[in-house]
Amino acid sequence: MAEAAPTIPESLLTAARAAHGVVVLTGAGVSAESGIPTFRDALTGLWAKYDPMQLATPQAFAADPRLVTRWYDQRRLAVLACQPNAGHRALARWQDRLEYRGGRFTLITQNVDRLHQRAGSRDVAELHGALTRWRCSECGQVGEETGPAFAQHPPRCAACGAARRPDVVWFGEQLPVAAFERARRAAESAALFLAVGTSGTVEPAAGLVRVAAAAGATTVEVNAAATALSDVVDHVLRGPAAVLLPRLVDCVTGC
Ligand code: BJW
Ligand code: ZN
Repeated sequence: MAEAAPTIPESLLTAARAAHGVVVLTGAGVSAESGIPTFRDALTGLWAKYDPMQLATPQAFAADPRLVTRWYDQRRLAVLACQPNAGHRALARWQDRLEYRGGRFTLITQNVDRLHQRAGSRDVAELHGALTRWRCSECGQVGEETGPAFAQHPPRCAACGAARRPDVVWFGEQLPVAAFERARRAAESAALFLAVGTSGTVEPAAGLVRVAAAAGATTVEVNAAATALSDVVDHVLRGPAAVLLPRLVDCVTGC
């Protein structure tokens, strides 16, 4: 028999309805029901099949750029074929409603799939880049790539001829400074902070939950399973984001 989704505690709803500043940090789990694999889920996660050190580091790209760009090109095409789900749409709706009432809603994502933007979320702070943005490894020229598979690997820069790479953040690389600063400031001033569909294992993104908690925010985890953040937050909503987020947003915004 299907497990009943948890009820949302009244104390959480009261805090959420009163919150002027709402911050949501999302991870791969929010896109799971759009058909995009997570990274660390035991059987279905990308890192169960592929070694991140051979694909998601600057050293891997230097050693075998062809292998790395082919893998990222396949993932780029896969996310372009996927659609936002009810969880993405609920977050976009929450932003609309809160901003209409004069509140502040900040969506921070570790995801590289752009599904939040396609669902209608605005000003998303992308901490780990985007699969559809590629940049030259030498001159830094950046371009959006929403077309078919690249004709050659690695793709070449039209300006200088050097290899292009996905504009994502690999292990050991700095996060985009402006996006992370905005995320940190939002976490410091949040009344309500939600971590949705993230294992909370990758820094510095995961640390934002602690920043918000230390600054006095009500903190919430929405996740299908227990994580490194479960003991840090005030409330845990256990289940699929595409079910729990619409229910939470409906209860909070009263529609
Ligand atoms: C569902 C669900 C459903 C499933 N509904 N939920 C401090 C301590 C230790 C290490 C470090 C540290 N500071 C920095 C580091 C090093 C490193 C790091 O964090 N390592 C740890 C892993 C040990 N960090 C970095 O290197 C970062 N850079 C940095 O810190 O720069 C400064 C610096 C430079 C040099 C030296 C030192 C410091 C960069 C991190 C870049 C991460 N990049 C990736 C790949 C992006 C490109 C690509 O897509 O290929 O980003 S790794 C991967 O993990 C991806 C994700 O954004 C990120 C987070 O994963 P996420 O989203 O949490 O996914 P999962 O799979 O882990 O979890 C999914 C969750 O969903 C699970 O909990 C499920 O239960 C749940 N779920 N279905 C709801 N339907
Ligand atoms: Zn170039």
